[in-house]
Amino acid sequence: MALQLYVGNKNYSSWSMRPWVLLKQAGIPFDEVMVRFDSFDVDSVFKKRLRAVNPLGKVPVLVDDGFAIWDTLAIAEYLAERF
Ligand SMILES: N[C@@H](CCC(=O)N[C@@H](CS)C(=O)NCC(=O)O)C(=O)O
Repeated sequence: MALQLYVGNKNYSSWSMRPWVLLKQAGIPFDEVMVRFDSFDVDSVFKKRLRAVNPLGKVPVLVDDGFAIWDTLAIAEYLAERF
């Protein structure tokens, strides 16, 4: 099963861009799941969608066969170990 990377709007979220660039640069196949920022309110569509994979409700999140990793550095370390 392909990796999924949950990102926010790339023009706003440089955090999202970092693992996205890493995956592209390393040639690792992944599906991008873009979760549009409406707001960061607890009831926002963004938070509701994100909390399904990350209880912190923040992007980026990498999902590997149901296993979710968040925080940019943790994603980078995970990818380094896995690939
Ligand atoms: N330390 C986190 C920062 C992630 C972060 O702050 N992401 C922002 C978007 S750029 C976010 O999801 N913010 C939602 C919020 O603050 O509620 C990382 O390294 O991934």
